[in-house]
Amino acid sequence: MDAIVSRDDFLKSLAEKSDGGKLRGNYAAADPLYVVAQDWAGYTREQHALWQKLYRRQANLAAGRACEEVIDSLRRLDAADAVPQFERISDVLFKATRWRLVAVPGLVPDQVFFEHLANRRFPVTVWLREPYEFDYIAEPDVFHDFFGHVPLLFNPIFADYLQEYGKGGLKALKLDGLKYLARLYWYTIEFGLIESPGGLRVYGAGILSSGGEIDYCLRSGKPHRIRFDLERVMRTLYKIDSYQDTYFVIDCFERLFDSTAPDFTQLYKRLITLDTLPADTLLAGDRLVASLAGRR
Ligand code: HBI
Ligand code: FE
Repeated sequence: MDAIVSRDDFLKSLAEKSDGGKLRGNYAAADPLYVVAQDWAGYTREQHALWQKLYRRQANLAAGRACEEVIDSLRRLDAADAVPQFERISDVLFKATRWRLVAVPGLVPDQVFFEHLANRRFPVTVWLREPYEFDYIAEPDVFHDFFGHVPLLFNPIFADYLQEYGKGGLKALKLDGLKYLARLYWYTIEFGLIESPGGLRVYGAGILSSGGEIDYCLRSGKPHRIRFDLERVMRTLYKIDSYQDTYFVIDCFERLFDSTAPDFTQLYKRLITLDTLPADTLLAGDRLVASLAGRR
């Protein structure tokens, strides 16, 4: 797909991918950067109750599994009782790391997504899943985006990494490096693990907002846990609709920020000469990290 898509083409491809072929969000009201009003008054009592149930279940699972930075931020965000008001959160967040939230109807084109990240704006979906989607949802909803992504925006190093990632994405569009950047996003921002003094912990949003994967990724004997290596990540395919076969582990957030330093043009040139790796690959050079199995 061409790196810069028109709105019509993007919405058509999104509707095709969504089950039932219909768009979950209201894109008609979106501005050129796909930003909409959150319309917080529009959430029903039932939706706030569903939010509370999702939040309580996930906050209980996050204890002892999410990294301390996430736990601390969730405490500060105090968003357990109702769908949060993005404006109010943005005021607190801006004071901490100069990031703001922008309300979007759902997934937005890569170039728009990168444009927001490059300007320290995190797109948060406004719609909330239905009760039947409590345990699994194919597209990001407000719970995934908020509970999964917003807490780490309060961490200065991660906040800078995400902005650099956005700038890298805008460059990747021109260098045909999109698929490599998408893998980096997937294996860090969505499904990343981090070592902490207390042992292996979760920082990836896709795991933080998942009822089952948040324990599986730490304790199951099935997946590989490989020490983060930028080129290795960028070569590795990922799974969209099942638990991951591989998780990449960093030792600190600075590692992520440092990984955005090299000139990606040379890296992409090298990557083109290397085989793409299936998600469950194990290479001789991979440095493995032990699971939390058996540890209390
Ligand atoms: N749009 N709203 C939204 N949220 C995302 O996480 C997102 C997106 N568009 C593209 C995208 N993620 C991925 O393709 C990233 O790899 C860029
Ligand atoms: Fe996400």
